[in-house]
Amino acid sequence: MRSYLFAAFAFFVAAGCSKPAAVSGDLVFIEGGSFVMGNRYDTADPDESFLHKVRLGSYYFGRHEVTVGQFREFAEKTGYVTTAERLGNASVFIGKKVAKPGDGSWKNPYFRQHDRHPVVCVSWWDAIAYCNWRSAEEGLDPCYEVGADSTVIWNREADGYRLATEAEWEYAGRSRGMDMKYVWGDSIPMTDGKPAGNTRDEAAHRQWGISNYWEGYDDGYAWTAPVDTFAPNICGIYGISGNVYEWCWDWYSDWYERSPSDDPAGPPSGEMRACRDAGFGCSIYQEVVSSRGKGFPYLAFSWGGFRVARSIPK
Ligand SMILES: [Ca+2]
Repeated sequence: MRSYLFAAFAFFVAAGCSKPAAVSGDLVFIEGGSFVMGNRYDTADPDESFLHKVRLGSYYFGRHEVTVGQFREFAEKTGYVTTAERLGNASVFIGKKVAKPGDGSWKNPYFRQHDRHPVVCVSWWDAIAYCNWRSAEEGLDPCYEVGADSTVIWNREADGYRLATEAEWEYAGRSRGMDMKYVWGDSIPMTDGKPAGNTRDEAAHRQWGISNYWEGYDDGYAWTAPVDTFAPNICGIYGISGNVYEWCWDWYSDWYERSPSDDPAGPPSGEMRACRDAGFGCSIYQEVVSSRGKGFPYLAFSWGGFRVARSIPK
């Protein structure tokens, strides 16, 4: 069944990822279509192994992860205080170990960043707040309504900024649904002879002495890299594998067998939110484009950030 599904879509050509549109410069138009979501390889985790056909409408997707500079503008204009700044719960690397020192935050991730690096140590809640703020800044309809009981309702008719669904993320990562293992292809992270991502590479190996890294590939960054450092994918999207995890909208669940096929947005409830991509130090198998991450929405990590998307009103 797996082979059949992928064979059926092997003819899918990822052409025309973008077209002229009146939209800000850091969004890419992703033309909708159908694809097979999931992981057909023997190494697949159980939560990604069920192959299923998904159909998506067109949408806009962030050209790169939200940067420190973009998040700083939000925080400075609004006085917003992140979850980690309030709770002191950000996970960071101290030496070679992960710790929660209490003062880790997007301002203090325990490694050096400048404004073009992806913002990190931000929770799912911080990402939602940023999206609604940016919608208001640009005169767009906010997508999220946050209730007094901390429920969040996504108004799917709104044209403002939001997080991508897992399906949108994977479709864009696959350059409109192509059958590929990694966003750059099926082996080492190179695109047309250029490094294609800030991955667990020789630099990470030098920093931590870790195994399961891309031997012979040196992207030069053990921590985060500026968001547009490496070769984009076919759709022109930067850093969609490597650098940092990216929060998605969906509640996390092992539910692919029950997922609807049209514009799926995750189960109606849950405890953890899904995230995609893989951080700068994550294992190679987590860099597979179908690999799924998850976290409680109040958690923050120095290897986790987010990327925005927007719906296109019909
Ligand atoms: Ca790296």
